[in-house]
Amino acid sequence: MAYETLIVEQHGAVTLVTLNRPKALNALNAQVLADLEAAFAAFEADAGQGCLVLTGSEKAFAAGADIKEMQPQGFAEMYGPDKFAGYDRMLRATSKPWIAAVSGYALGGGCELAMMADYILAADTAKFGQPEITLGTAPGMGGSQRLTRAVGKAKAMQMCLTGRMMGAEEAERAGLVAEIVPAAKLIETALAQAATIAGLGPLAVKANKELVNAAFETSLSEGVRFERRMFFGLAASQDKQEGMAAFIEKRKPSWTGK
Ligand code: DAK
Repeated sequence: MAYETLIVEQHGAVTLVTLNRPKALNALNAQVLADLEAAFAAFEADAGQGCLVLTGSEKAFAAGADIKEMQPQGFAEMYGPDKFAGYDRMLRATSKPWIAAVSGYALGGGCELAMMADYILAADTAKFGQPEITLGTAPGMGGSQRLTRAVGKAKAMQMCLTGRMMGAEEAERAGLVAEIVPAAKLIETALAQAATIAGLGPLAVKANKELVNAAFETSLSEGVRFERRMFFGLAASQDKQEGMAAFIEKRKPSWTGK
C-alpha cells in the first residue's frame, strides 16, 4: 500500500516506516496520523511481521505537530473530532513491539511519538524537547506524563517550562533512550535489533512487552503478581517447552507461536 506521508518497507519480518514530509521536518498533521494508523494496523495484522521500526530523516524524526495546521484550530475544531486521539487508538491496537529510531529533532508531538515506542534508539545527533510552552500551549500527546516517567520530575519540569532541548547523551544518561549509535548506523542498528526481536517466540515477545508496560500502570505488588501469573501462563505454551528443550539439547529453538 502507498502512503502520502510515509515510506513503508518490509525487511524480512521487520517493517520499516519512515516519516516522509521533509519540507515540514516531518511535522505531524492529520494525514500523517491517518497514514500511521493504517501502517501500524497493517503491521499488526500481518503474522509475518514481528517488529516495526519508526524513523524520520537525518535532520528530523519529527519537529512536532504541524503548527500551520493547528494555528487556526480552536476548541471546537480540536475537541469535536478529538484531534490526535488516533495515537491512543494506534497504541492500544499494537501488541507487537516497535522501536523509534530518532535522528535529529524530536520535538513536541515528535518527542511524544518517539516516547510512545517500546524503546527509543537515538542517533548521536538526536535532540528531544517539549517546546510547546514557547507557542503558548503545553504538551497534548502524553509528553508531560511520559517524559516525567522517563527522566524524572526535575528534568521534565525544566524542559516543559523552558522548552529547552536535550541532546542524545543527556537523554541516554537520563533514561529516555535505550542506546546511542552513530547517525550513519542508526537504521542498520535499529533493523538488526528489530530482527532479533522478530526472530523470538511471538507469545513471549508479546508477554514481555505487556509486562514492562504494566509497570507504568500498576503498584509494585500488583505488577509482580501479574508477572508471576504471566510466567505461569507462558509455561503452558509450546514455545516455552521448545525453548527450554532446545537449550538442553544445545540446538536453536524453532518457534511456532503456540
Ligand atoms: N509544524 C509545521 N511546520 C514546521 C514545524 C512544525 N512543527 N517545524 C518545522 N516546520 C517547517 C518550517 O516552518 C519550515 O517551513 P518553511 O518555512 O520552509 O515553509 C521548515 O519546516 C523548515 O524549518 P526551519 O526553517 O524552521 O528549520 P531550522 O533548521 O531553522 O529549525 C527547528 C529547525 C526544528 C528548530 C524549527 O523548525 C522549529 O523550532 N520547529 C518547531 C518546533 C516546535 O515548536 N515543535 C512543537 C510543535 S507543537 C495535540 C497533542 C499534541 C500536540 C498538539 C495537539 N492534541 C491532543 C490535540 C503537539 C503540539 C506540538 O508538537
